[in-house]
Amino acid sequence: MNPASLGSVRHDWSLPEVEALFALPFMDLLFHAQRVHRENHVPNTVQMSTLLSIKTGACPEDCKYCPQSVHYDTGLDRETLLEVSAVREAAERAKAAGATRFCMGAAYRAPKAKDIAIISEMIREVRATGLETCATLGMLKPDQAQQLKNAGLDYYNHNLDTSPEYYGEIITTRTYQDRLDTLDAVRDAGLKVCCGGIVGMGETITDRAQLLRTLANLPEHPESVPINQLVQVPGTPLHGKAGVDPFDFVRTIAVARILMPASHVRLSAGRQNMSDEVQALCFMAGANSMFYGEKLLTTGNPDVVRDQELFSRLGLKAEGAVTPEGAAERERHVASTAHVGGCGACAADTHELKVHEAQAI
Ligand code: SAM
Ligand code: DTB
Ligand code: SF4
Repeated sequence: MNPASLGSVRHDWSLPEVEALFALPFMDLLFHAQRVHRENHVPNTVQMSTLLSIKTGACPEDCKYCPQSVHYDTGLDRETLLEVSAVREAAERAKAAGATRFCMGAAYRAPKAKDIAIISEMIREVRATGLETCATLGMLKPDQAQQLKNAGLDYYNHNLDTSPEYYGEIITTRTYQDRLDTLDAVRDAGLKVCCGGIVGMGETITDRAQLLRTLANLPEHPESVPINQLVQVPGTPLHGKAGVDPFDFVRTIAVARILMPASHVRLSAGRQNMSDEVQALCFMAGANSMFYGEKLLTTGNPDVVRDQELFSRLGLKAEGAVTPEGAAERERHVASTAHVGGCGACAADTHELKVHEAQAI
């Protein structure tokens, strides 16, 4: 492997190549990941997404990590679909706290037609606040993806979760191919793709390599790649699994950054169980997105104040939303001498400035 070649956008990664990245000395891996990061993104900025569970629990799927599966007794209170007004209010609070994207999650195998109609209304309301919108509702058919796109949805989250080889150990009620089909439907509808996985479910390093390789070898890289550390919930089959070595978690972030140079790599679930120092290493490894706000879907996330202090101690800023001011900034940037061929701050083929403004949170 020629380290200088790392950072090109490729869709033909072999397993030995990805395993070789995982096997690099930790400092070398972080060095290359940070270099690739700086060639493609404005350093020290982090995109902030806030989650809301819009329909909780009683899910028919058997994902062994999930507190919302009906197959496991986790003591979770079930909730039907929230009122649109409650979702709008939560979005307004998230915006006021500094988030730029609002992600609505539902414990569905797949949404029904009547759900799509109500969720479309939620999307319109959230968008009206000025936030970017994301939804994660399970499997989608092409026409459903198109309906969500028409309602103004920006991103759809649907994770591969793990490698094709390990997948059957974790979920038996839907196939890996079902997930790939949903990703195709989402992409074909013109939605941006948010797709990643979970580390710490008992998978091998080869499984982590295969997950990231599968993501990178998709026809287009997902715009957003959430890397979750398993949140162990009592009652789920994965509760009590040996925890992941924090350095191995950081390595997974670094390899994701190198394989998908222009994507936002999200430090996702599991931050409550991570020290500030491990989170800092994740940002060093190229993570530039995170979930922000005291709750994920059903489990906890660090307090906003703790995150604000961490950002202050590390000199990190929240990535700004794509606002009219941001668009004007882009025009200025493209016309300026700072923008030259291969400018690291611009998307290569669109000349879109990726980060329009940074703001304190
Ligand atoms: N029900 C929909 C689905 O699974 O497609 C959407 C919501 S589901 C909760 C979204 C993702 O959250 C899962 O694919 C998984 O990657 C992640 N997730 C769920 N429970 C988790 C846990 N305990 N720890 C880490 N990640 C988790
Ligand atoms: C993703 O990759 N992680 C988020 C979001 N996408 C939907 C969900 C994490 C859920 C953690 C367990 C819970 O809070 O229920
Ligand atoms: Fe259901 Fe999604 Fe949880 Fe799987 S991850 S059990 S599909 S809510």
